Amino acid sequence: MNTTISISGPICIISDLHLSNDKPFTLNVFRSFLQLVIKKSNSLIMLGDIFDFWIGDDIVKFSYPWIDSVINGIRNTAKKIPIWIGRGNRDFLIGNELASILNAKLLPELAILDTDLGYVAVSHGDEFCLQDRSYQYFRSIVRDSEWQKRFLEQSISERLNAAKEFRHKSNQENQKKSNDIMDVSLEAIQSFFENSKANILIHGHTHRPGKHIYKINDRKCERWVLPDWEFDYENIEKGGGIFIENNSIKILQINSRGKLSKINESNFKNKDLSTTSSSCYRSV
Ligand code: LP5
Ligand code: MN
Repeated sequence: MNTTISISGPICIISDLHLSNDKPFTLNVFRSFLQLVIKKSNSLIMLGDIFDFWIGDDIVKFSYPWIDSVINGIRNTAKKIPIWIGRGNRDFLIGNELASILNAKLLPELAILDTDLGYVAVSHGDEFCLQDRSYQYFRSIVRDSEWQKRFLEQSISERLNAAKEFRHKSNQENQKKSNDIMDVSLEAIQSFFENSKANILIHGHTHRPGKHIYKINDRKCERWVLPDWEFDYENIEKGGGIFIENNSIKILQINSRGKLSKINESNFKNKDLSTTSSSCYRSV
């Protein structure tokens, strides 16, 4: 049984910001974005990979200026609207200590939101990538509590080195994997909907924003994929998320000035966020 969280009013959902000291522009956009969210939304949900990597909550004690600025931004936002944070494959070591500093609530791997729109399931999404066997193997090791306990006993510099090494390894491995392998498994999605009271699933991780429609046992089900954020590479501007507002889902786009535009699905023309139907299931 998945945790159900009741939330009313406009909800903003984002994921995969990959914030780090190496991404000053993305950090700036995120700070401006938080100001806007306070004005436009009743709650904020971040579905993991907020950080490019997270080596343990004790990093906070070392007062890295960029981490402090992210923490202050989120804390200040949490004074105005409730915030939930999930863990991704880059920041699965986020724990209660950071959540408490942020004044945010930690989400389980998969949660059901009871919203104005009905039940909406949210998760980071990596758990659905079952075809990526080497990733799932890696995941099973690093999500083990004994492994995490031993890892957290290492010094900060040992952990930083390990994280950098694995980020490098991941980039190398990803170049060898096909796009299909790194996407969600449709069997996993079908099985999820068959066993869930939610007809809508929102997740991140794959960095392939879009909307997929399935017909599963005569139910119309929707899977919305959130975009990742990037404002530091030349000629790339991507970010934003989803708003659940007035009984509908709106695409939320954000530009490099942190300015936000909400787009109804019907007049939604951005090719990166194209509306697609899954080819494996009959679209409705
Ligand atoms: O992150 P991204 O987008 O590049 O790719 C992900 C998957 N990669 C990862 C790894 C993270 O990027 C790095 C995590 C840093 C966390 C820092 C804190 C802890 C440090 C722990 C260091 C041990 O999640 C990638 C997926 C892709 O998404 C798409 O889904 O394919 O998966 C991989 O790259 C994993 C490799 O395929 C397998 C790596 C070898 C596994 C060997 C197992 C031994 C594990 C021993 C652990 C010490
Ligand atoms: Mn991810």
